[in-house]
Amino acid sequence: MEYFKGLTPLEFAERHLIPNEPAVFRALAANWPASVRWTAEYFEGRSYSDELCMRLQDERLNESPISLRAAAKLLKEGQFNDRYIAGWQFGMLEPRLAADYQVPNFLGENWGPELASFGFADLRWIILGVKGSRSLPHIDIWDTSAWLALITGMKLVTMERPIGTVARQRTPDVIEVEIRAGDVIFIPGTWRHSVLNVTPTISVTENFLNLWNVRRSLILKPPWREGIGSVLTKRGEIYLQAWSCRNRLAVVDRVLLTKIILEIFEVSRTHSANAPLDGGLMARLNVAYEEALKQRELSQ
Ligand SMILES: O=C(O)CCC(=O)C(=O)O
Ligand SMILES: [Fe+2]
Repeated sequence: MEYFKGLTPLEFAERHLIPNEPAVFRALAANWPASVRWTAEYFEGRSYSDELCMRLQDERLNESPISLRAAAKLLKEGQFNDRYIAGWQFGMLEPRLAADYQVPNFLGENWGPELASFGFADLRWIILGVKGSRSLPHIDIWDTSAWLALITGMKLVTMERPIGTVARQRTPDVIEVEIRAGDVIFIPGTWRHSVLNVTPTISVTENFLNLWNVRRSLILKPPWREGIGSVLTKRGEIYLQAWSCRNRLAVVDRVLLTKIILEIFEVSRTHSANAPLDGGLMARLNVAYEEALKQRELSQ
């Protein structure tokens, strides 16, 4: 697994998103305002209706809501319990909290907010993890990928390569990694993972979808499917326009654009059985696709 920062979106896509390989970025979040601001006390004063708060699971695996205030209190008291704890979807209640962190640039686009108008859920969570609590093994929603930043404490994360897929890097099939305050971990879509809060923790996590990982999620049901159709149409138009003047681009940008055109064509084609894109757009994409294939051969 790689441990470094300073990636470009294309490098991240090539090393992690496209091959669907995990990553840990040490200390990437260390300077976020959240790492100073977010303490148990900071969240303790917030009270919202229970349904929108965290959920705690009992021995019989029944989940019950726990208010943010109560969770913060448990955290502050350093209490131990080994139950499962689910995150707090803060996006609707207190979206301003997002200003306390910076989504790493290299993750690339997140189509989530654009899909929101089609009813796609806000997939951002803050998790207050009482010492000993855990997230049981699971695969994330709609096979999306996620990043998770640990703001305080220490977690043990276990990730399992999806059955039937082969390592494209020298990453083991089962990864156990300790993450500490400031670390950001990338959990690729369809990797089963579980998380243990070794100490009391505060973390923030977002699931995301973009050109490079959306193929895995094209099983989405309406209306999100139509949402993806609309995002792809918009992206298709933008990239086709750039493609039409590619000769004016630097070589490195032309390589990137070639990759994007190839991918956007493949995604559109995979997607077309569900929600056909505009025929004219598909025809133009097809032409660009053929050209991009040739361009790629030339550059190899
Ligand atoms: O408990 C955690 O830190 C992991 C959370 C997680 O995997 C999720 O929210 O999907
Ligand atoms: Fe997860």
